Amino acid sequence: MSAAVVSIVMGSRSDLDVMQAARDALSELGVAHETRVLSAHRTPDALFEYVSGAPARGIEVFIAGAGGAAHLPGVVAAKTILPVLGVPIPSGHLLGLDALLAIVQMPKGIPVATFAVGKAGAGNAALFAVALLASKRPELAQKLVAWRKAQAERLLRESVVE
Ligand code: RP5
Repeated sequence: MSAAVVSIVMGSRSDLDVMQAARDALSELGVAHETRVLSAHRTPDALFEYVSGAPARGIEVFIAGAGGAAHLPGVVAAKTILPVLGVPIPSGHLLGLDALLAIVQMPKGIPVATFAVGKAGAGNAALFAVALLASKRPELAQKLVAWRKAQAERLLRESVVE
């Protein structure tokens, strides 16, 4: 897989520390991805242009991370029928609760799948993207099964606490 099939979008460079968990998980599973910093409110025209052009380049899933009012995932979803996986970024006084509610409470008609706040959510969004892609790619499904098996074995190896 060489051309990107997953797009990771985030509203600010300051989101990268969290969103790196999604990049790492996709890299580990060998899923080609691309990453952009584009804001729904600071660079709306560039965001629209990017999202509109993504399917023609081969993108099949978006992972969108944002903090605060966090309208980025919903705005991405408004411009594409591809699945959008939203990751609330912890920031400021509300520590991500604001972003979680903004993303999960999308009004009906334009869905965004919402994941946990922070790095766990970013990593799980990537694993979910892989699961979506794996439904039509048997070799990727095998990789995902092997990844889960390795995770379970690692945990079992560490299950005895001295
Ligand atoms: C959101 O505002 C971004 O997604 C980020 O989480 C938050 C703060 O952005 P910066 O002020 O750090 O650029 O748009």
